[in-house]
Amino acid sequence: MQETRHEILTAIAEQSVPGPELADRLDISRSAVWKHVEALRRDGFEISSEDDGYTLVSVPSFGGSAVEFGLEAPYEVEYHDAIPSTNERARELGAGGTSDVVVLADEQTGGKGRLDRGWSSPSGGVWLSILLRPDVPPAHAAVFTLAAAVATTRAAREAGVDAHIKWPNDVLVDGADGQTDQKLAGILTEMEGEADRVSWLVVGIGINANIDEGELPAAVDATSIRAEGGDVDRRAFTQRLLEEFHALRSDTDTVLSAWREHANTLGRRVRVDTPGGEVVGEAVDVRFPGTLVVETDDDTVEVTAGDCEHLRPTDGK
Ligand code: BT5
Repeated sequence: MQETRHEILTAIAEQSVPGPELADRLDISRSAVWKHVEALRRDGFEISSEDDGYTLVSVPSFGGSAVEFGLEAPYEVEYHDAIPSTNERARELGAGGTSDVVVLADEQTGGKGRLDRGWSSPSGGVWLSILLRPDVPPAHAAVFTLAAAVATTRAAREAGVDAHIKWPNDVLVDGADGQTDQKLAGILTEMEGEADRVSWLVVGIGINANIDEGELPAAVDATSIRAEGGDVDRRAFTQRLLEEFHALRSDTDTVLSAWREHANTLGRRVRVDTPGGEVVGEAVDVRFPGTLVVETDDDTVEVTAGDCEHLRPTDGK
């Protein structure tokens, strides 16, 4: 959000401030104040103007300015009611040279999962992509995926949903039978880089927030925040998610221990489908930048990418 608008909102959120006083404080004309107030009203902010000045009455429940206002992380938010894919849009912005932008949508019409899979994204979810230009080699990109999984899990838990992470990037909730996990959120990280340095990185996060279970794909075990206990304030949820993510990405040394705390893959028997074949064994650790260490019957294998399935003790080999 434009800085002047942010300052106006902050001032009139605390108390009523007359237009001329705002003009003086911000060193702009009275008509400029009025234009900013009108623009904010168009964005959905309810602002009253009485004899004692302007007062902020309410903030829109969702949207770009709504998320930016009060956000304690340095991201601009570009909002769309509907868009094919926030990741695609963030990639475009990345190619154009932008950074620290979040593309946020209420609905995606062409949401993407990993490996060209689709991602259902009906209205009511939190579908967003964070565009970054971290000064790291491409090989370290996985740590940002892990950071996103931790941030999502923390925000979900604050919203009252007992979520956990399955390596590397699924955020799940235990099903009613205590056996099958249900997917609450997924993460898709994409990047472009040279040999030694990431050029841009897009961390896409999709959370089934205020969505009826019936609107989620029937063929998969999926759940939503609504189904787990009730709707969440998507503005506050998105702000918490972005703040948690920003804290972790600013200090990536903290990511692995936070991930271990929130994941339930370690100590489990797993089957991981990797590009090099299937790995079955006990997941014993995760190493920087996000490698899963699996003890198979005869070896210790480090897996950097793949689809992971938690096995019951009786399953598998
Ligand atoms: C993922 O892929 O889990 C990554 C999903 C990333 C989505 C976000 S939304 C914002 C940003 N913009 C995008 O276009 N994408 C990102 P993967 O692990 O491959 O899981 C995909 C599989 O999950 C699908 O093949 C379905 O089986 C299942 N699935 C699809 N939609 C789902 C949903 N809404 N909830 C739970 N499972 C779903």
